[in-house]
Amino acid sequence: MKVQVCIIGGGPSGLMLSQLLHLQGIETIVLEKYSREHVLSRIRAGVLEHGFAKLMREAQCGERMDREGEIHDGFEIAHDGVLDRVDLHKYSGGNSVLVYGQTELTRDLYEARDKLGGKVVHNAEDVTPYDINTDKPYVTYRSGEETIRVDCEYVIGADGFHGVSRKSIPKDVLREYEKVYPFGWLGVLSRTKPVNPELIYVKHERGFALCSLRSQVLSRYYIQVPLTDKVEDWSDDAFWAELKRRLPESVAARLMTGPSIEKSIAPLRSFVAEPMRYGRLFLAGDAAHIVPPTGARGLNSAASDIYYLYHAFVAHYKKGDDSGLDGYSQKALARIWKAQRFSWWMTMMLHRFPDRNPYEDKLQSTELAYVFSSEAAMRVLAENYVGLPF
Ligand code: RFL
Ligand code: PHB
Repeated sequence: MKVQVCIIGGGPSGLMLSQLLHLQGIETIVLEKYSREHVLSRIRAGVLEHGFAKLMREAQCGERMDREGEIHDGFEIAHDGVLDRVDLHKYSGGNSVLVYGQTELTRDLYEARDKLGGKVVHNAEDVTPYDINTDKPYVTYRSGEETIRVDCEYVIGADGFHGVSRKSIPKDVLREYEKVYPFGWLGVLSRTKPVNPELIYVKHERGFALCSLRSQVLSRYYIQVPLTDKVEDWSDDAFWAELKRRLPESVAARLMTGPSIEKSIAPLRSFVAEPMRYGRLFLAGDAAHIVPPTGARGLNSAASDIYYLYHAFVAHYKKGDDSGLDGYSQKALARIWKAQRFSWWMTMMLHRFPDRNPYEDKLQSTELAYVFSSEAAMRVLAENYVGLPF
């Protein structure tokens, strides 16, 4: 089999790029390790920035997102028993974010790929890229007993943090930067009315919490937990009781609880791999970088990678202009590091760090107090949360 661009990974990054390139007449195949049902069972991002939503529309996938997604002009930060609002609209020059779940967005992308007859292979086992540093790369995968070879001009590694693509870049070329945080987020999805119309990020001495939502009947809540905790340690009742303890009283009093329909623990990590290109392999999304979810940047950082790659491939195939491909890694990394800085800063400001001393705790509280006392600081928060320009 031969295609122009072989994309490893059928998450949002891979599907979005294949859809955009297909619309420009560039032939792609997506090789996804798991079944569609499995990919759609993962509960992840909830907040999309304007740039991501724009890309969804350009990919002709924005209709349901625009109908069902909720525009949020701000969010709350709870601390010391009070709620303080971050007015995104006011402090970011009229911008907002869209609350629309990654599961729904991925479903929309799959449906769009189906509609155009895009090639998406599920349950592709042992996907392996070869000869990526030559002008004739190829990728093999196994389907049952059969090994299939895909010859291509370019390979995209959009296979997430645990994928195979990044590992195929030689160790003496790849530089990895990493910070692992000493806690995780325990997340619960429940079919209940959200406790608040806007998100609430909670800084509390017992640990961070987040009240988020997917719709007016579907809520998503998180609490900070030690890395040693297992999902089985947390009954629904224990989760709700702990969440209530961390919320201001007025909010806890109106929290609607119910059975969890999904419950999982995600460890928090910051990670960047450089460069994002090696020969004819280009990394995109979580395959190249991870942020802790505190600033809602992960999927939104993937969006700028896809935007740059999309335009670079169009310039390459339509005009013979390779400047976009050549400059991809540097351009993408410049924005990624800013998202890394913001996610790290939000995480450090809002979580409880077990090994901090009282002096450091005071500095942390002062950081938050400063944000709410300075218009300049508020603008910094707002412009980063709604997303820096691509
Ligand atoms: P994905 O979604 O991990 O998709 C990669 C795909 O590649 C497949 N794969 C392979 N395929 C073939 N061969 C292999 N060897 C393969 N290995 C893996 C996988 O099965 C998968 O289908 O990466 P992608 O597409 O780059 O998308 C990135 C986003 O998923 C991620 O950044 C966000 O979910 C992060 N994130 C958030 N981002 C936001 O922008 N806003 C948010 O509000 C937000 N909230 C979150 C989040 C992530 C979270 N978790 C669980 C990590 C909340 C949480 C709790
Ligand atoms: C979510 O709804 O899952 C969510 C929202 C905001 C974040 C992280 C996760 O910062």
